[in-house]
Amino acid sequence: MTTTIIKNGTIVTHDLTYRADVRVDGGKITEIGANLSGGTELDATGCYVMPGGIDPHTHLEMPFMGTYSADDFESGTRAALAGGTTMVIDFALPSPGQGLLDALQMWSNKSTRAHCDYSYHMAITWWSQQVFDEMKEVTDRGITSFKHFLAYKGALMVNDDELFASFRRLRDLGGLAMVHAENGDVVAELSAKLLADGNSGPEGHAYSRPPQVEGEATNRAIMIADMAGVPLYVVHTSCEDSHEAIRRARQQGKRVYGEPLIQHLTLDESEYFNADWDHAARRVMSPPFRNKMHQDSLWAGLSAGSLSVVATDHCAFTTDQKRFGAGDFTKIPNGTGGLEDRMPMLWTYGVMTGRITMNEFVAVTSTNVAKIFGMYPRKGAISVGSDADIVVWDPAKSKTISAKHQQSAIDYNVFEGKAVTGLPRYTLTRGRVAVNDGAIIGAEGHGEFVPRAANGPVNTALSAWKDLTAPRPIQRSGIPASGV
Ligand code: DUC
Ligand code: ZN
Ligand code: ZN
Ligand code: ZN
Repeated sequence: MTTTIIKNGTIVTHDLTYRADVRVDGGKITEIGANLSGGTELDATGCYVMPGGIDPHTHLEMPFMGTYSADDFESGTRAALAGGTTMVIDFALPSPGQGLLDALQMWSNKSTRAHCDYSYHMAITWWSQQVFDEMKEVTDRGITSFKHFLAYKGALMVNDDELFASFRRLRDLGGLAMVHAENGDVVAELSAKLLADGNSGPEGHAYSRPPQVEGEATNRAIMIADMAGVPLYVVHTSCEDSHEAIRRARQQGKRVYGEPLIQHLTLDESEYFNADWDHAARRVMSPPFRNKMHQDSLWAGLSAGSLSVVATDHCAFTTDQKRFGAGDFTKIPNGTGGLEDRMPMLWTYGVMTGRITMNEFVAVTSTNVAKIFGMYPRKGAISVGSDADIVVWDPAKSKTISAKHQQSAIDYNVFEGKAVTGLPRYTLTRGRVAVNDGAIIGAEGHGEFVPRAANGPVNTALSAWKDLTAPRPIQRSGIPASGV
């Protein structure tokens, strides 16, 4: 069994900052204390020793819009480790009509080359007795979160009756409901109108998905989740309209979580309007980038605690793939990368600017994710018994982000030219050093599937929730005789 000692660093967790060394044996943290010795030593002088990042929102090698996202589990998890992220949660995405277990097998086949640990969310893209039945087996296998698309009409979108049925099933299984919240009917109408009016460029994508479509769908999903009595996680919260709905729900005691992406926090809508076609198309994702007012709202939500997680929705397409949409923005594959850049960008634009503290940084990149998705303290913690997924973070190390030096398989980077300060000196995946002073040491196949717990009894005491589907008999007299 290999022993590693991380020496002379400052441990930063979601709630504590203190000086101590960390001993790692066989992939687990076995001791935390002063002056540890007896193993391979990693020097953390001047560094913060933090739980490795967990990105709960990636799409690796995903079939989508007539192609496949370009980063697979090999290049995607290599990029993750390079940026200090030690676990990803991807989405198993059944095509409508396909069984959940069948889709899960497909995704399990894709992930065998992963460099770091991983899990999946299951997507509910259609509804049937088979889907209802298989949700139990999926949950029993440790996949306890289920995503629903309220957008992508005619493809992945589910209607409200399907959403309500699935949410009720999740309540009974102790699952977590997730939504991509954009009103797909309105998006389809706006897109058709824009195209008919001759607006076929990538900026049409942004015009077709205004903040209101996200605000409406977020409110709707929150109300439906509340009627079903299930906790809700809203992916890629990009605007005040959606954030406001989440904030209000939380203030009412509803268990609702919001997830801004690092892209929405740091890039704005001018990327679509003041740019050549390729530049704009490379940034086409759903939801699109917003204006500064929405960005300020997201940052405020992170510091106030109304937004819980920073993710990437990493779904990278090459320039050639983006060009499928030349002449029709609705055919540009939706998605951007970010796995390698999430942690350095958030450190630079969040911690160094004083918008969030170091401890909040750990919370939103790692610990909150582990807690919300049922794997704390195995993940998301620097504590004895936890997996040794650790990043030794050097706050003095800087670089300028460039596609030339990235791990991702695509030919550009949406953060190209951004100067970041704060990078991994070492990244450890279950005790194995995968980044050593900036050099990436591949660990292909090292990643393991991490099963996750279902919710315990969820405290609904503060919520307005009552079981609206339960029979509520009343005593009534004087019922008139029916029809003559
Ligand atoms: N949004 C994207 O931009 N890409 C993948 C799926 C999604 O919802
Ligand atoms: Zn989405
Ligand atoms: Zn450009
Ligand atoms: Zn996504």
